[in-house]
Amino acid sequence: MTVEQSIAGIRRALAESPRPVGFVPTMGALHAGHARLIEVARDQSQTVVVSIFVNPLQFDQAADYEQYQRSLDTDAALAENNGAHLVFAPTAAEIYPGPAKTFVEVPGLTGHFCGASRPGHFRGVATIVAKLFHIVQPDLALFGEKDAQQLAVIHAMVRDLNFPITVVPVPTVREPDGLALSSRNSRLRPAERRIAVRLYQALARAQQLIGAGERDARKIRQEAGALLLQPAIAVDYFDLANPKTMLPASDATPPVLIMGAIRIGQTRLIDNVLCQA
Ligand code: PAJ
Repeated sequence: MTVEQSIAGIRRALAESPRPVGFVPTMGALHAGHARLIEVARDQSQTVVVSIFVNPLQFDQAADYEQYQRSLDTDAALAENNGAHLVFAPTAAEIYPGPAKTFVEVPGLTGHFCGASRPGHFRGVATIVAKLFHIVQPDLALFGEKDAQQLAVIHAMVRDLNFPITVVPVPTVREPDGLALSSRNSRLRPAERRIAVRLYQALARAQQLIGAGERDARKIRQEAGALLLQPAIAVDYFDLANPKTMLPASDATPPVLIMGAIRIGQTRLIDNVLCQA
């Protein structure tokens, strides 16, 4: 496996690599969730490219950007062990040589949920993913369902901007107790980690209520959301959404997405489950 830091270097390496090319964009701090994306990419392509880039443009808090774990050597080893052929790990100066004047926005899907609570976040995500798509020119790109709104944004961007790329969603990888794997979990203290599972429990409770026939989103929010009423938890949102439009849903008729974002101490966690029709 080769690690390339320059755009010219990754383009050269890709020119000699067999297609289809599968691409897994990440910000590093790789865990078993990322590993699953790489495995799925390996199953569906001849060349697997993993990018590792902590994208300053998508952080709404400077401290969060600075604290984000950077661990290129262990990340490269994990990528290689799971079947990656190329790692693209550019510096911020390589990607943003000067102040950017061009941005990609998907306003139709980002008015609520993380789009509302993290202004500019999805503009940063869409812009970096579009740039990486131009650099890597993959045939497939893999994204986790854990970031449901991000996945919807990428689907829309690929369609609207005519990228010749198939977006492949990958189911959320969880800890045995249900907590979704996240690079941010390592920041939780033991007591915080114990309480963090409540987010998944609340989503699972909502899913159960919908499975039992409840259709009133307000009642579901109230009953399932009660699991988040803990002094250590600050709820950012806990709501039902239409998975296509990413608008809040008042009627829980499937398909409906249950989405939650909470803060425990300094750590922000998100998760979701889909109730299928
Ligand atoms: P990052 O948080 O590193 O996640 C990279 C990819 O891994 C995303 O597609 C994310 O949904 C997926 N992922 C994370 N945790 C997962 C889990 N527990 N199960 C399955 N997939 C999981 O998302 C980003 O980086 C960035 O916004 C990026 C798209 C790279 C743009 O900078």
